Amino acid sequence: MDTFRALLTLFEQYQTFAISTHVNPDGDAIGSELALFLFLKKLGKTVRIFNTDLVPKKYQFLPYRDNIENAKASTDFRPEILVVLDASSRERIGTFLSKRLIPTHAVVNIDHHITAEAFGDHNIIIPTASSTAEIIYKFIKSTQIQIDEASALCLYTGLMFDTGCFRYSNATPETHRIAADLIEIGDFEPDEVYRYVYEHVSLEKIHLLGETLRTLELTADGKIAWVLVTQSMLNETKTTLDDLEGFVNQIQAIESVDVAICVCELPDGTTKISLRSEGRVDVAALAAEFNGGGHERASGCRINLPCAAAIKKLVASAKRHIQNNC
Ligand SMILES: [Mn+2]
Repeated sequence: MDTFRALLTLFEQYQTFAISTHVNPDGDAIGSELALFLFLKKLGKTVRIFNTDLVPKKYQFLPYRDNIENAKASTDFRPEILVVLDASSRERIGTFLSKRLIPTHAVVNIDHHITAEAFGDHNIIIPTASSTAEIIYKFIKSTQIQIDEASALCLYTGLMFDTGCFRYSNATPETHRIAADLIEIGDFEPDEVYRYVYEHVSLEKIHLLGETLRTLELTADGKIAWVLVTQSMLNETKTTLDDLEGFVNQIQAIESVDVAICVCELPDGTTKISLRSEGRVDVAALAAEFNGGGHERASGCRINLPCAAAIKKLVASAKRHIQNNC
């Protein structure tokens, strides 16, 4: 692929690199960073990784994670190239890094989000890829450099996380083939990676899930379901917005449900919405009505209204979408 050849040429031309990713980094963000780090090291480059947020506990099994430095450590470092991974905008890497980590030559933006902005000097945005890890995999494969065991584990973790363990519709046959290749290269057990990624849940999160499920409501036909998380619920259970990861999927699992909604009250009194669909309703289109975005089956938006009013509007729109599509 020409894009990859151009990227390799760019990488070969320069010597010092910084890599970063979005705040609250997930398995795809961290796995992609580490695999690209190892790749650039093999090219003999000076590479440093700077993240706004620490590597979450559950990703402490990833090799080379100690190379990820905090944002402030970048103060005296002027890379020639900054590679931003898995972040749909430059600001997503955090306020400090987006203002202070300025490369002398170019910003390279590699992402798979449909809503990704082309903020880089070079943009490799592939919305059909399951994950940024999948893009990094294909890039490395297009070069002479072999994917090593450590990189295979990092990339597999990225693939696993962004596909919800190969359950979401973004897990294409190609994604499965890549996963198989990585398992063969790597020296890891997929079930062990699964346990690290999905079975390291804090007790606080389980408490929040319990409280959240008590708020469950459905429309009379059972096709739309929603739960509500308030700031006081987060405070009482000592949890944060990050702990909501996966909640909306629990609601989507109810057999009658076409559209699942997780409604969260933000500190400023406005509302954050996560949407999931069984496939009959395009929730990216639904989110777009509220200036949000995402994929057909998984999307989100923010609504400048208190939760109760936001739910009312959203459920009304969802009903319209179901009438039109089902
Ligand atoms: Mn991703």
